[in-house]
Amino acid sequence: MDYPIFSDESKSLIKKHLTFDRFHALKNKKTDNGFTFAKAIRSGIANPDSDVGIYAGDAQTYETFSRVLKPIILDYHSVSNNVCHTSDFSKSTLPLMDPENIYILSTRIRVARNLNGFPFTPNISLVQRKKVEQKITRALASLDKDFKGIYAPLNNLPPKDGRIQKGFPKGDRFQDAAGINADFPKCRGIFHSHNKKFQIWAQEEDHLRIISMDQGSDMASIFNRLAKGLDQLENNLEFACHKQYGFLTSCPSNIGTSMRASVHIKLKKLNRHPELLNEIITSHNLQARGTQGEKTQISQSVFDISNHRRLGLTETQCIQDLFCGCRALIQAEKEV
Ligand code: CIR
Repeated sequence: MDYPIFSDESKSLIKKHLTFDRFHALKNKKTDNGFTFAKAIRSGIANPDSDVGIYAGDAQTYETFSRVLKPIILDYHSVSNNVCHTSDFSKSTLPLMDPENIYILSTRIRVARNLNGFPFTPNISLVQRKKVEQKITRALASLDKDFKGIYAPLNNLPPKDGRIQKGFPKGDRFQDAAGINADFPKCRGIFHSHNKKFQIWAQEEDHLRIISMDQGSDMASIFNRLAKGLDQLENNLEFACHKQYGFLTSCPSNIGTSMRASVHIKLKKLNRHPELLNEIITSHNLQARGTQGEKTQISQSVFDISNHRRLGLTETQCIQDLFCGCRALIQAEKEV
């Protein structure tokens, strides 16, 4: 592999941090699962508008390619060299943010997890995917009480069942170039608890995306449900975790708590004051996107607002960021 030429307009972190020396130190390395450097950066090369541009094919990727992954991680997450992960899922008592449901339509908290000992989705064979799916479905079968539910494999759905397919489409062009869409939709599926408030997406970008959600703004109960569900899953599944980087994920943007706590919030007035909106979002360590997912447009003044920081702080602090930021947004929306 030759030193990659990134287009002039590319602002990706892989372009920024892949010096000539680092490239030559890494270009012939691969992990024990055969994940090469060329595979790790193929999405960033194919997509010049990547923000990050590198994916991990397994837990070992974070060590084998650390010469470039470490500076990327420190830069993306704005953390120092000695960052260390600590989990805290203590019971939340955050008050109800928007009791009359005027601004916050819904709240969703997700974490990502990958199983110890298996390649991650950019580097997994169909046989390994089947084993991962079996392990996941066995763990789901042992969930109790409020968490009991139904696992729907994507490839067994009738082809026109848009309802579930819509919730879990084939990965975007970034994921596609990374190899994540291989064998789609085989061995993927969605689990819903009977009340639909606890969901698991199996083998989308990570082995598991574990989601707790509800209408309205009750962040505390949504967080506490997620913590309980995770506890039960951990009785049967062992997740890849790194002392410094926390929970390891396919995309280095998700490591640490791997938590994305988000609300759909209607901000009719602030939508007309983008500078003020952006100032509040940035100063509260939040991120805004469209409600249709990453890199989508805002429609009808409804924003998807989420925590920006997820490494170097605990899960409790992640929802605290969201809570304080939403409070400031609602206050500004009232005053503007
Ligand atoms: C990229 O590099 O842009 C994609 N692989 C997605 C990275 C995660 N998202 C983000 O930083 N906004």
